[in-house]
Formats: sequence, structure tokens, C-alpha cells
Amino acid sequence: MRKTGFIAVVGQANAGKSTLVNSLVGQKVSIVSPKPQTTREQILGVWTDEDSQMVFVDTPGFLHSKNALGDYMLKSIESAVQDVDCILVVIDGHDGIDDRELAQIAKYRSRNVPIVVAVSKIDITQPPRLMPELAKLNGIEGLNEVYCVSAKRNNGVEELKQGLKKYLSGSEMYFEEDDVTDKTMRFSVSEIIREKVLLACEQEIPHGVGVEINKMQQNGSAWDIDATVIVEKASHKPIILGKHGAMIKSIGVHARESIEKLLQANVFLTLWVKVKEDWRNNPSMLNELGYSNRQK
Ligand SMILES: Nc1nc2c(ncn2[C@@H]2O[C@H](COP(=O)(O)OP(=O)(O)OP(=O)(O)O)[C@@H](O)[C@H]2O)c(=O)[nH]1
Ligand SMILES: [Mg+2]
Repeated sequence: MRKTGFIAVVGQANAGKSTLVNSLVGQKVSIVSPKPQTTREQILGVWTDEDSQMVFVDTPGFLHSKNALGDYMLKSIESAVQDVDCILVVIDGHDGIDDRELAQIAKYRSRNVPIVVAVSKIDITQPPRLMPELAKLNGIEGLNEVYCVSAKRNNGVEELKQGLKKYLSGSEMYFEEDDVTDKTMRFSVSEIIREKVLLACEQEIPHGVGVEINKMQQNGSAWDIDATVIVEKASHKPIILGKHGAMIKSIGVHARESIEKLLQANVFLTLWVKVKEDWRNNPSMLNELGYSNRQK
């Protein structure tokens, strides 16, 4: 019988949580970008082998909420750490460990759940810089283990995964053996498009971007996909479109390539850009874009 369970993956925005979940699962289930607050909701990454099934709960980075979407993101972090077998705190080894992170770990200790720290991005951190940071973790009572990993290079990730197995407390399989996520193809397609927008745009715009799939239809061996990139200010629309439409065209090309890999088929992708003023505070828009209070 397999040992099974849930592991919440939490930490500061940009710490490398989603990259680590993708690496732990061995497939891209969660989008990644250098912009903070890339992940907006819980995304489950499932790993099954002969003796275990581990369900990693990727979460948004810690944030100060400024709107209804932010409130939703905060709730999804809070609900992710309920009823899990272990909390995996990801800390950016390149940026170092700050007091807020230490306070956050202390807060989780009161839950009586094993806490494991993954210090990430060690491929870009020099040991003389890393050592004093790791020393900050020494004094924390109740911290079960610390692992140093590079999710990007896949270093230390297998050791972390094997180490986490001992915390699994269940015996019931939550997913089929070949499932890697709880999300639908439609969700993954919308996230891929959002990822390409995040990668293409300057700092200010990505936080206010949403993606709605209007149509996703199989047409013979290919897929017809029609989607809208939603921005929250009229002034953002020309930026996303770019000069003579160059920016949205480039976003479309990159998104199509990734979606073709996901669907293993040719894709015809049409992208639109629409302004929905202040949509991050609009409950019906949040609902339409899937940011409603789904639980894990
Ligand atoms: N060099 C290096 N970069 C990494 C590593 N892990 C993540 N990154 C980079 O760090 C940035 C943030 O990665 P994400 O995985 O999106 O971080 P996150 O914690 O999920 O961020 P949010 O969803 O915004 O909270 C991206 O540019 C990644 O490519 C790593 O192990 N090494
Ligand atoms: Mg993320």
C-alpha cells in the first residue's frame, strides 16, 4: 500500500515555489516568471511512484492584499496549510532570509505540522553568502529539516522528495497514477497565455492581467483557441498590443508554441485584448476568471 498525503508549498513571492513544484512533479503544472505574484491560486502537483503519492499544493507568494483578487490569494495560502502532512517553506537562497520569513515559520510552528525548509536557487548563490543565511535557521525550534536545492537545475530535488516521504500519513490515493495536476487543460492554456504576458510586459502591467478562454475546440487533429487578455486600465491596452500589434503577436507565438507542446497538436490561437476597469475588485469578473473560493 502506498503512503499518501498533501504538502503545502509556501513562501515569499518569487522564492521559486512553482519552479520547485514543477521539478518535484517532473512536469510543468504551474507557470513561472520573474515577476512577483505569478501564482494566484492553489495548484496541485501530483507525484506518484511505487510506494507513495505526494500532492504538492503550490500557493501564491506572501503578499499585502490591495484588492479582492489579493484577498482571494491570501485565502488560498491560508487554506493550503490546513490539514496537510507537511508545510514546505521555500526560501530564496540568493536573496537571503529576512525577518518576515523567520516570523512566518514561527507562525506555522503553532500548527503542529512538520515544517521543512527548501533553500532554493543555490545555483546562483555562493557558499560564503549562503552559510550565514542558513545559520539563521539553526535557532528555530520545531523546524524539522532544511534542504538546499536548485529547482532550475534539478539539484537536490530528488533528495528533498525522498525526505518528504516520511511525513506522509495517509494511505488513500487522491489521484489516478498518471495524474499530475487537478487543473483542466483549459486552465493550463489560460495560464500559459498569462505566463507569456508576464514574460513580455513591464513590472506594472502583469498584476492587472487576466486571461479568459472564449473558445477551445478540437478541429480535426488541431485545436482552435480563442482567448481574451484582460487589462485593468485603458492605458495598458496599447502597451500589450505593442507597435502595430507586435507585442500581442509575439505573446501569441510564444503561447501557441507552449500550448502545442501541452496538447501535442497543432493550435490556431487568436488573442484579443480588452479593458475591464479595476476587474481585480469586481466579484463577477473574478468569478468568471476562476478566482472564486475553490478549496483544494
Ligand atoms: N537560478 C535559479 N532561478 C530560479 C530557481 N527557481 C526559480 N528561479 C527563478 O525565480 C523566478 C521566480 O520563480 P517562480 O517559481 O515563479 O517563483 P514563485 O515562488 O512561484 O513566485 P510567485 O508565484 O510569484 O509567488 C523565475 O524567474 C524562476 O526562473 C532556481 O533554482 N535557480
Ligand atoms: Mg508561483
